[in-house]
Amino acid sequence: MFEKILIANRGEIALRIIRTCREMGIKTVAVYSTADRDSLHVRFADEAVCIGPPASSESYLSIPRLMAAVEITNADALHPGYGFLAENADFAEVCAEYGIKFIGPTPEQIRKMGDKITAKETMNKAGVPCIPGSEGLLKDVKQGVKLAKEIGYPVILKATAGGGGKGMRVVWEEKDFEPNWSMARQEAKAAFGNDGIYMEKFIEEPHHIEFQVVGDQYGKVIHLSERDCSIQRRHQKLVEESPSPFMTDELRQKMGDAAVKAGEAIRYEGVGTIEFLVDKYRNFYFMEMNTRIQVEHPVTEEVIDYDLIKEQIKIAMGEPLSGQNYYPEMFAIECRINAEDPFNNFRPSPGRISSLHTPKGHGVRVDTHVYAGYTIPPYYDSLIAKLICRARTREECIKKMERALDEFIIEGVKTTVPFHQRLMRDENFRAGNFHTGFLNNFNLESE
Ligand code: MV4
Repeated sequence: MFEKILIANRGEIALRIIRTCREMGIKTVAVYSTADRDSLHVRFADEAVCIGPPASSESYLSIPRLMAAVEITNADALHPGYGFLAENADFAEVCAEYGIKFIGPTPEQIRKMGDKITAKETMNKAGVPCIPGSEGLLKDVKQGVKLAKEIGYPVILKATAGGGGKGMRVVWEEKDFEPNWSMARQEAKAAFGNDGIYMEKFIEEPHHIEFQVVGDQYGKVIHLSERDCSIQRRHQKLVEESPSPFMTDELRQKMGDAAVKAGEAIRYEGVGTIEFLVDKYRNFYFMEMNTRIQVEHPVTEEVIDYDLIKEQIKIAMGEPLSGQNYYPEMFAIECRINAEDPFNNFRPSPGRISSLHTPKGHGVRVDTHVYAGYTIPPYYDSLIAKLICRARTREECIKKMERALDEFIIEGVKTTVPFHQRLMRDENFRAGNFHTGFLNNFNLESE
Protein backbone atom coordinates (compact mmCIF):
# COMPACT_ATOMS: atom_id res chain seq x y z
CA MET A 1 0.00 0.00 0.00
CA PHE A 2 1.36 3.41 -0.96
CA GLU A 3 1.38 6.03 1.76
CA LYS A 4 2.35 9.02 -0.31
CA ILE A 5 2.24 9.71 -4.05
CA LEU A 6 4.15 12.51 -5.73
CA ILE A 7 2.39 13.90 -8.78
CA ALA A 8 4.90 14.92 -11.45
CA ASN A 9 2.45 17.08 -13.35
CA ARG A 10 0.24 20.17 -13.21
CA GLY A 11 -3.20 21.42 -14.25
CA GLU A 12 -6.38 19.41 -14.38
CA ILE A 13 -4.69 15.99 -14.42
CA ALA A 14 -2.73 16.75 -11.24
CA LEU A 15 -6.01 17.65 -9.57
CA ARG A 16 -7.72 14.57 -10.98
CA ILE A 17 -5.00 12.34 -9.47
CA ILE A 18 -5.16 14.12 -6.10
CA ARG A 19 -8.92 13.49 -5.93
CA THR A 20 -8.56 9.74 -6.30
CA CYS A 21 -5.63 9.63 -3.85
CA ARG A 22 -7.77 11.37 -1.23
CA GLU A 23 -10.56 8.86 -1.74
CA MET A 24 -8.04 6.04 -1.31
CA GLY A 25 -6.51 7.58 1.84
CA ILE A 26 -3.15 8.17 0.16
CA LYS A 27 -1.20 11.36 0.93
CA THR A 28 -0.20 13.55 -2.02
CA VAL A 29 2.75 15.73 -2.95
CA ALA A 30 2.34 18.41 -5.60
CA VAL A 31 5.30 19.85 -7.48
CA TYR A 32 5.03 23.23 -9.16
CA SER A 33 6.93 25.81 -11.14
CA THR A 34 6.94 29.44 -10.03
CA ALA A 35 4.28 30.10 -12.71
CA ASP A 36 1.93 27.69 -10.91
CA ARG A 37 2.19 28.99 -7.33
CA ASP A 38 -1.53 29.81 -7.27
CA SER A 39 -2.70 26.57 -8.86
CA LEU A 40 -5.32 24.37 -7.24
CA HIS A 41 -3.12 21.27 -7.40
CA VAL A 42 -0.74 23.07 -5.05
CA ARG A 43 -3.61 23.95 -2.69
CA PHE A 44 -5.29 20.57 -2.66
CA ALA A 45 -2.19 18.40 -2.21
CA ASP A 46 -1.04 17.56 1.32
CA GLU A 47 2.42 18.93 0.55
CA ALA A 48 3.85 21.00 -2.28
CA VAL A 49 7.39 21.53 -3.49
CA CYS A 50 8.51 24.30 -5.86
CA ILE A 51 10.76 22.66 -8.46
CA GLY A 52 11.87 25.60 -10.57
CA PRO A 53 11.11 28.44 -12.97
CA PRO A 54 8.23 28.44 -15.51
CA ALA A 55 10.11 26.78 -18.40
CA SER A 56 9.12 23.08 -18.43
CA SER A 57 12.71 22.09 -19.17
CA GLU A 58 13.71 23.50 -15.79
CA SER A 59 10.70 22.27 -13.82
CA TYR A 60 8.20 19.59 -14.91
CA LEU A 61 10.71 18.03 -17.30
CA SER A 62 13.71 18.19 -14.97
CA ILE A 63 14.44 14.69 -13.65
CA PRO A 64 17.01 15.88 -11.05
CA ARG A 65 14.60 18.46 -9.64
CA LEU A 66 11.77 15.92 -9.45
CA MET A 67 14.04 13.40 -7.72
CA ALA A 68 15.05 16.07 -5.21
CA ALA A 69 11.35 16.57 -4.44
CA VAL A 70 10.96 12.80 -4.03
CA GLU A 71 13.86 12.73 -1.53
CA ILE A 72 12.66 15.71 0.49
CA THR A 73 9.11 14.40 0.84
CA ASN A 74 9.79 10.67 1.13
CA ALA A 75 7.09 9.79 -1.37
CA ASP A 76 6.89 6.07 -2.16
CA ALA A 77 5.25 6.31 -5.57
CA LEU A 78 5.13 8.80 -8.41
CA HIS A 79 2.29 9.46 -10.85
CA PRO A 80 3.47 11.07 -14.11
CA GLY A 81 0.03 12.08 -15.49
CA TYR A 82 0.13 12.72 -19.27
CA GLY A 83 2.60 14.75 -21.33
CA PHE A 84 5.89 15.87 -19.70
CA LEU A 85 7.75 12.69 -18.57
CA ALA A 86 4.84 10.25 -18.74
CA GLU A 87 6.31 8.26 -21.63
CA ASN A 88 9.99 8.75 -20.86
CA ALA A 89 11.56 5.34 -20.26
CA ASP A 90 14.74 6.85 -18.78
CA PHE A 91 12.65 8.65 -16.18
CA ALA A 92 10.81 5.45 -15.25
CA GLU A 93 14.22 3.83 -14.89
CA VAL A 94 15.54 6.60 -12.63
CA CYS A 95 12.46 6.19 -10.45
CA ALA A 96 13.28 2.49 -10.04
CA GLU A 97 16.88 3.38 -9.11
CA TYR A 98 15.58 5.77 -6.46
CA GLY A 99 13.28 3.07 -5.09
CA ILE A 100 10.12 4.99 -5.92
CA LYS A 101 7.33 3.17 -7.77
CA PHE A 102 6.57 4.74 -11.15
CA ILE A 103 2.80 4.42 -11.58
CA GLY A 104 2.75 3.12 -15.12
CA PRO A 105 4.34 0.47 -17.31
CA THR A 106 7.95 -0.74 -17.07
CA PRO A 107 10.78 1.17 -18.82
CA GLU A 108 11.05 -1.71 -21.33
CA GLN A 109 7.36 -1.48 -22.21
CA ILE A 110 7.56 2.30 -22.66
CA ARG A 111 10.66 1.97 -24.82
CA LYS A 112 9.18 -0.75 -27.03
CA MET A 113 6.09 1.29 -27.81
CA GLY A 114 7.96 4.60 -28.10
CA ASP A 115 9.89 3.38 -31.12
CA LYS A 116 7.20 3.01 -33.78
CA ILE A 117 8.97 0.38 -35.88
CA THR A 118 9.67 -1.82 -32.86
CA ALA A 119 6.06 -1.37 -31.77
CA LYS A 120 4.77 -2.38 -35.19
CA GLU A 121 7.08 -5.41 -35.41
CA THR A 122 5.93 -6.54 -31.97
CA MET A 123 2.27 -6.20 -32.94
CA ASN A 124 2.77 -7.93 -36.28
CA LYS A 125 4.34 -10.90 -34.50
CA ALA A 126 1.49 -10.96 -32.00
CA GLY A 127 -1.04 -11.21 -34.84
CA VAL A 128 -2.48 -7.71 -34.45
CA PRO A 129 -3.42 -6.30 -37.89
CA CYS A 130 -0.93 -3.65 -39.05
CA ILE A 131 -0.90 -1.35 -42.08
CA PRO A 132 0.96 -2.89 -45.05
CA GLY A 133 4.35 -1.26 -45.51
CA SER A 134 8.11 -1.56 -45.23
CA GLU A 135 9.66 -4.15 -42.98
CA GLY A 136 11.42 -1.82 -40.60
CA LEU A 137 13.46 1.20 -41.68
CA LEU A 138 13.86 2.20 -45.31
CA LYS A 139 17.53 1.99 -46.31
CA ASP A 140 17.52 4.58 -49.07
CA VAL A 141 15.35 6.42 -51.55
CA LYS A 142 15.81 3.69 -54.17
CA GLN A 143 14.39 1.00 -51.90
CA GLY A 144 11.56 3.40 -51.02
CA VAL A 145 10.56 4.03 -54.64
CA LYS A 146 10.64 0.31 -55.43
CA LEU A 147 8.52 -0.62 -52.43
CA ALA A 148 6.02 2.22 -53.02
CA LYS A 149 5.41 0.82 -56.50
CA GLU A 150 4.70 -2.61 -55.00
CA ILE A 151 2.41 -1.31 -52.26
CA GLY A 152 0.70 1.18 -54.58
CA TYR A 153 0.32 4.92 -54.18
CA PRO A 154 -0.59 6.82 -52.06
CA VAL A 155 1.95 5.90 -49.40
CA ILE A 156 2.95 7.65 -46.19
CA LEU A 157 6.46 8.17 -44.83
CA LYS A 158 6.71 8.18 -41.05
CA ALA A 159 9.50 8.83 -38.56
CA THR A 160 10.18 5.85 -36.30
CA ALA A 161 10.80 8.26 -33.42
CA GLY A 162 7.63 10.20 -34.25
CA GLY A 163 4.01 10.02 -33.26
CA GLY A 164 1.28 12.59 -33.12
CA GLY A 165 1.75 13.48 -36.78
CA LYS A 166 5.26 14.98 -36.70
CA GLY A 167 7.62 13.97 -39.49
CA MET A 168 4.89 12.42 -41.65
CA ARG A 169 4.64 12.93 -45.43
CA VAL A 170 2.03 11.56 -47.81
CA VAL A 171 3.30 10.71 -51.31
CA TRP A 172 0.68 10.53 -54.07
CA GLU A 173 2.82 9.61 -57.06
CA GLU A 174 6.32 8.44 -57.90
CA LYS A 175 7.66 11.79 -59.11
CA ASP A 176 7.00 13.29 -55.64
CA PHE A 177 8.77 10.49 -53.77
CA GLU A 178 12.29 11.88 -53.61
CA PRO A 179 11.45 15.42 -52.37
CA ASN A 180 9.07 14.02 -49.71
CA TRP A 181 11.67 11.48 -48.64
CA SER A 182 14.25 14.25 -48.11
CA MET A 183 11.80 16.46 -46.21
CA ALA A 184 10.64 13.60 -43.98
CA ARG A 185 14.25 12.78 -43.08
CA GLN A 186 15.12 16.40 -42.38
CA GLU A 187 12.01 16.95 -40.26
CA ALA A 188 12.59 13.77 -38.30
CA LYS A 189 16.25 14.65 -37.71
CA ALA A 190 15.34 18.15 -36.49
CA ALA A 191 12.40 17.05 -34.31
CA PHE A 192 13.72 13.81 -32.79
CA GLY A 193 17.45 13.65 -33.57
CA ASN A 194 16.67 10.38 -35.38
CA ASP A 195 16.08 10.32 -39.16
CA GLY A 196 14.87 6.72 -39.36
CA ILE A 197 11.90 6.55 -41.76
CA TYR A 198 9.45 3.75 -42.58
CA MET A 199 6.67 3.47 -45.13
CA GLU A 200 3.02 2.45 -45.09
CA LYS A 201 0.10 2.37 -47.47
CA PHE A 202 -1.78 5.63 -46.89
CA ILE A 203 -5.27 4.98 -45.53
CA GLU A 204 -7.54 7.72 -46.83
CA GLU A 205 -10.12 9.39 -44.57
CA PRO A 206 -9.66 6.96 -41.67
CA HIS A 207 -11.49 6.89 -38.38
CA HIS A 208 -9.30 7.17 -35.29
CA ILE A 209 -10.65 4.66 -32.80
CA GLU A 210 -8.67 3.70 -29.71
CA PHE A 211 -9.18 0.95 -27.15
CA GLN A 212 -8.51 1.44 -23.47
CA VAL A 213 -6.68 -1.56 -22.04
CA VAL A 214 -5.60 -2.49 -18.51
CA GLY A 215 -3.01 -5.07 -17.60
CA ASP A 216 -1.93 -6.29 -14.17
CA GLN A 217 1.51 -7.50 -13.01
CA TYR A 218 0.54 -11.14 -13.60
CA GLY A 219 -0.09 -11.07 -17.36
CA LYS A 220 -3.87 -10.54 -17.32
CA VAL A 221 -5.13 -7.92 -19.76
CA ILE A 222 -8.69 -6.70 -20.35
CA HIS A 223 -10.15 -3.96 -22.52
CA LEU A 224 -12.58 -1.24 -21.56
CA SER A 225 -13.99 -0.66 -25.06
CA GLU A 226 -13.31 2.22 -27.39
CA ARG A 227 -13.16 5.97 -27.77
CA ASP A 228 -13.66 7.70 -31.10
CA CYS A 229 -11.10 10.50 -31.45
CA SER A 230 -11.67 11.38 -35.10
CA ILE A 231 -12.67 15.00 -34.36
CA GLN A 232 -9.23 16.57 -34.33
CA ARG A 233 -7.44 19.52 -35.89
CA ARG A 234 -3.78 19.30 -36.84
CA HIS A 235 -3.39 16.21 -34.63
CA GLN A 236 -4.92 18.01 -31.64
CA LYS A 237 -8.01 16.19 -30.44
CA LEU A 238 -10.96 18.45 -29.73
CA VAL A 239 -13.82 16.01 -29.06
CA GLU A 240 -13.79 12.38 -27.98
CA GLU A 241 -16.70 10.04 -27.45
CA SER A 242 -17.67 6.53 -26.48
CA PRO A 243 -19.10 4.38 -27.90
CA SER A 244 -17.92 5.26 -31.41
CA PRO A 245 -20.82 6.00 -33.77
CA PHE A 246 -18.88 3.98 -36.39
CA MET A 247 -18.69 0.88 -34.16
CA THR A 248 -20.68 -2.32 -34.56
CA ASP A 249 -20.92 -5.18 -32.04
CA GLU A 250 -18.96 -7.40 -34.39
CA LEU A 251 -16.20 -4.84 -34.96
CA ARG A 252 -15.94 -4.16 -31.23
CA GLN A 253 -15.46 -7.85 -30.60
CA LYS A 254 -12.68 -8.07 -33.19
CA MET A 255 -10.90 -4.86 -32.24
CA GLY A 256 -11.25 -5.63 -28.54
CA ASP A 257 -9.65 -9.05 -29.09
CA ALA A 258 -6.80 -7.41 -31.03
CA ALA A 259 -6.31 -4.78 -28.30
CA VAL A 260 -6.10 -7.44 -25.59
CA LYS A 261 -3.70 -9.47 -27.72
CA ALA A 262 -1.56 -6.36 -28.13
CA GLY A 263 -1.43 -5.81 -24.38
CA GLU A 264 -0.74 -9.47 -23.65
CA ALA A 265 2.10 -9.58 -26.19
CA ILE A 266 4.13 -7.21 -24.03
CA ARG A 267 2.63 -8.29 -20.67
CA TYR A 268 1.51 -4.69 -20.35
CA GLU A 269 1.23 -3.35 -16.81
CA GLY A 270 -1.07 -0.45 -16.11
CA VAL A 271 -3.58 1.44 -18.22
CA GLY A 272 -2.75 2.01 -21.86
CA THR A 273 -4.36 2.81 -25.16
CA ILE A 274 -4.16 0.91 -28.44
CA GLU A 275 -4.76 3.36 -31.28
CA PHE A 276 -6.26 2.01 -34.49
CA LEU A 277 -6.99 3.48 -37.88
CA VAL A 278 -10.25 2.17 -39.30
CA ASP A 279 -10.99 2.53 -43.01
CA LYS A 280 -14.41 3.01 -44.58
CA TYR A 281 -14.82 -0.76 -45.02
CA ARG A 282 -14.20 -1.19 -41.29
CA ASN A 283 -10.78 -2.77 -41.79
CA PHE A 284 -8.76 -1.81 -38.74
CA TYR A 285 -5.02 -1.46 -38.25
CA PHE A 286 -2.79 -0.98 -35.22
CA MET A 287 -1.25 2.51 -35.31
CA GLU A 288 0.43 3.22 -31.96
CA MET A 289 0.18 2.39 -28.29
CA ASN A 290 0.07 5.15 -25.69
CA THR A 291 1.63 3.97 -22.44
CA ARG A 292 0.02 6.58 -20.18
CA ILE A 293 -3.32 7.80 -18.84
CA GLN A 294 -4.82 9.98 -21.57
CA VAL A 295 -6.53 13.35 -21.56
CA GLU A 296 -9.76 11.72 -22.78
CA HIS A 297 -9.88 8.98 -20.12
CA PRO A 298 -13.08 10.40 -18.50
CA VAL A 299 -15.13 9.36 -21.54
CA THR A 300 -14.39 5.73 -20.72
CA GLU A 301 -14.88 6.33 -16.97
CA GLU A 302 -18.36 7.68 -17.66
CA VAL A 303 -19.61 4.93 -19.99
CA ILE A 304 -18.49 2.01 -17.85
CA ASP A 305 -18.45 3.71 -14.41
CA TYR A 306 -14.81 2.96 -13.57
CA ASP A 307 -12.07 5.09 -11.95
CA LEU A 308 -9.04 4.68 -14.23
CA ILE A 309 -6.65 6.52 -11.91
CA LYS A 310 -7.65 4.24 -9.03
CA GLU A 311 -7.02 1.26 -11.29
CA GLN A 312 -3.55 2.58 -12.16
CA ILE A 313 -2.68 2.90 -8.49
CA LYS A 314 -4.07 -0.54 -7.57
CA ILE A 315 -2.12 -2.20 -10.37
CA ALA A 316 1.07 -0.41 -9.35
CA MET A 317 0.51 -1.76 -5.81
CA GLY A 318 0.38 -5.29 -7.25
CA GLU A 319 -3.35 -5.96 -7.06
CA PRO A 320 -4.54 -8.55 -9.57
CA LEU A 321 -7.21 -7.64 -12.12
CA SER A 322 -10.52 -9.30 -11.62
CA GLY A 323 -13.31 -9.66 -14.10
CA GLN A 324 -13.75 -9.35 -17.80
CA ASN A 325 -13.83 -6.78 -20.57
CA TYR A 326 -16.18 -3.83 -20.10
CA TYR A 327 -18.77 -2.67 -22.62
CA PRO A 328 -20.37 0.79 -22.76
CA GLU A 329 -23.68 1.12 -20.96
CA MET A 330 -24.06 4.84 -21.60
CA PHE A 331 -22.99 7.45 -24.15
CA ALA A 332 -20.39 10.07 -23.25
CA ILE A 333 -18.84 12.97 -25.13
CA GLU A 334 -15.93 15.13 -24.03
CA CYS A 335 -15.30 18.64 -25.36
CA ARG A 336 -11.85 20.06 -24.74
CA ILE A 337 -12.15 23.66 -23.61
CA ASN A 338 -8.87 25.33 -24.58
CA ALA A 339 -7.78 28.93 -24.03
CA GLU A 340 -7.57 29.44 -27.79
CA ASP A 341 -9.39 31.66 -30.25
CA PRO A 342 -11.31 29.39 -32.66
CA PHE A 343 -12.08 32.41 -34.88
CA ASN A 344 -8.36 33.14 -35.19
CA ASN A 345 -6.82 29.86 -36.24
CA PHE A 346 -7.00 28.55 -32.64
CA ARG A 347 -4.34 31.00 -31.53
CA PRO A 348 -3.45 30.56 -27.82
CA SER A 349 -5.18 33.05 -25.54
CA PRO A 350 -3.51 32.94 -22.13
CA GLY A 351 -4.39 35.49 -19.43
CA ARG A 352 -6.58 36.12 -16.42
CA ILE A 353 -10.00 34.52 -16.11
CA SER A 354 -12.04 37.46 -14.82
CA SER A 355 -15.23 35.50 -14.29
CA LEU A 356 -16.20 31.86 -14.46
CA HIS A 357 -19.29 29.73 -14.27
CA THR A 358 -18.96 26.03 -15.03
CA PRO A 359 -21.97 23.98 -16.16
CA LYS A 360 -23.53 21.63 -13.65
CA GLY A 361 -26.48 19.31 -13.32
CA HIS A 362 -27.33 15.70 -14.05
CA GLY A 363 -24.89 13.90 -16.34
CA VAL A 364 -22.45 16.80 -16.52
CA ARG A 365 -18.81 16.57 -15.41
CA VAL A 366 -16.18 19.29 -15.61
CA ASP A 367 -12.52 18.40 -14.97
CA THR A 368 -10.61 21.64 -14.51
CA HIS A 369 -7.98 23.38 -12.42
CA VAL A 370 -9.15 26.92 -13.18
CA TYR A 371 -11.22 29.33 -11.05
CA ALA A 372 -12.36 32.95 -11.27
CA GLY A 373 -9.28 35.13 -10.88
CA TYR A 374 -6.87 32.41 -12.08
CA THR A 375 -4.27 33.42 -14.65
CA ILE A 376 -3.55 30.90 -17.41
CA PRO A 377 0.22 30.95 -17.87
CA PRO A 378 1.56 31.05 -21.44
CA TYR A 379 4.20 28.33 -20.85
CA TYR A 380 2.15 25.14 -20.97
CA ASP A 381 -0.68 23.57 -23.00
CA SER A 382 -3.88 25.54 -23.44
CA LEU A 383 -6.33 22.98 -21.97
CA ILE A 384 -8.36 24.74 -19.28
CA ALA A 385 -11.27 22.35 -18.81
CA LYS A 386 -12.79 19.14 -20.05
CA LEU A 387 -16.56 19.12 -20.29
CA ILE A 388 -17.93 15.58 -20.26
CA CYS A 389 -21.62 14.76 -20.69
CA ARG A 390 -23.26 11.41 -20.27
CA ALA A 391 -26.69 10.13 -21.26
CA ARG A 392 -28.55 6.99 -22.34
CA THR A 393 -28.49 7.81 -26.04
CA ARG A 394 -26.09 9.76 -28.26
CA GLU A 395 -28.88 12.21 -29.19
CA GLU A 396 -29.61 12.97 -25.53
CA CYS A 397 -25.89 13.29 -24.87
CA ILE A 398 -25.48 15.89 -27.63
CA LYS A 399 -28.50 17.84 -26.33
CA LYS A 400 -27.05 17.79 -22.84
CA MET A 401 -23.70 18.98 -24.21
CA GLU A 402 -25.43 21.87 -26.00
CA ARG A 403 -27.16 22.86 -22.78
CA ALA A 404 -23.91 22.58 -20.79
CA LEU A 405 -21.91 24.61 -23.34
CA ASP A 406 -24.58 27.34 -23.20
CA GLU A 407 -24.11 27.47 -19.41
CA PHE A 408 -20.32 27.77 -19.61
CA ILE A 409 -19.22 31.35 -18.87
CA ILE A 410 -15.52 32.11 -19.15
CA GLU A 411 -14.58 35.77 -19.32
CA GLY A 412 -11.15 37.28 -19.84
CA VAL A 413 -9.76 34.76 -22.34
CA LYS A 414 -10.94 33.38 -25.67
CA THR A 415 -12.01 29.73 -25.58
CA THR A 416 -13.06 26.86 -27.85
CA VAL A 417 -16.64 26.92 -26.44
CA PRO A 418 -18.07 28.58 -29.62
CA PHE A 419 -16.38 25.92 -31.75
CA HIS A 420 -18.05 23.14 -29.77
CA GLN A 421 -21.44 24.88 -29.89
CA ARG A 422 -21.19 25.02 -33.67
CA LEU A 423 -20.01 21.39 -33.90
CA MET A 424 -22.86 20.07 -31.74
CA ARG A 425 -25.33 21.68 -34.21
CA ASP A 426 -23.61 20.16 -37.25
CA GLU A 427 -25.85 17.71 -39.08
CA ASN A 428 -23.03 15.37 -40.05
CA PHE A 429 -21.65 15.31 -36.52
CA ARG A 430 -25.12 14.61 -35.16
CA ALA A 431 -25.53 11.78 -37.63
CA GLY A 432 -22.18 10.30 -36.56
CA ASN A 433 -20.99 10.87 -40.09
CA PHE A 434 -17.34 11.92 -39.70
CA HIS A 435 -13.73 10.77 -40.02
CA THR A 436 -10.33 12.31 -39.23
CA GLY A 437 -10.60 14.72 -42.18
CA PHE A 438 -13.90 16.19 -40.89
CA LEU A 439 -12.53 19.49 -39.58
CA ASN A 440 -10.62 20.21 -42.81
CA ASN A 441 -13.92 21.23 -44.40
CA PHE A 442 -15.56 22.70 -41.32
CA ASN A 443 -16.43 26.37 -41.31
CA LEU A 444 -17.08 27.95 -37.95
CA GLU A 445 -18.83 31.02 -39.40
CA SER A 446 -21.33 29.09 -41.53
CA GLU A 447 -24.25 26.91 -40.51
C1 MV4 B 1 -1.67 7.31 -41.01
C2 MV4 B 1 -2.75 7.85 -41.75
C3 MV4 B 1 -3.11 7.20 -42.91
N1 MV4 B 1 -2.43 6.11 -43.33
N2 MV4 B 1 -1.04 6.21 -41.46
C4 MV4 B 1 -1.49 10.76 -37.74
C5 MV4 B 1 -0.84 10.75 -36.41
C6 MV4 B 1 0.06 9.59 -36.38
N3 MV4 B 1 0.00 8.96 -35.10
C7 MV4 B 1 -0.43 8.69 -37.47
N4 MV4 B 1 -1.33 9.46 -38.26
C8 MV4 B 1 -1.85 8.96 -39.40
N5 MV4 B 1 -1.25 7.85 -39.86
C9 MV4 B 1 -1.43 5.64 -42.61
N6 MV4 B 1 -0.77 4.56 -43.05
C10 MV4 B 1 -3.38 8.97 -41.26
C11 MV4 B 1 -2.93 9.55 -40.09
C12 MV4 B 1 -3.65 10.72 -39.68
C13 MV4 B 1 -4.42 10.74 -38.53
C14 MV4 B 1 -4.51 9.65 -37.69
C15 MV4 B 1 -5.28 9.69 -36.55
C16 MV4 B 1 -5.99 10.82 -36.24
C17 MV4 B 1 -5.91 11.91 -37.05
C18 MV4 B 1 -5.15 11.89 -38.19
C19 MV4 B 1 -5.09 13.01 -39.00
C20 MV4 B 1 -4.31 12.99 -40.11
C21 MV4 B 1 -3.58 11.85 -40.45
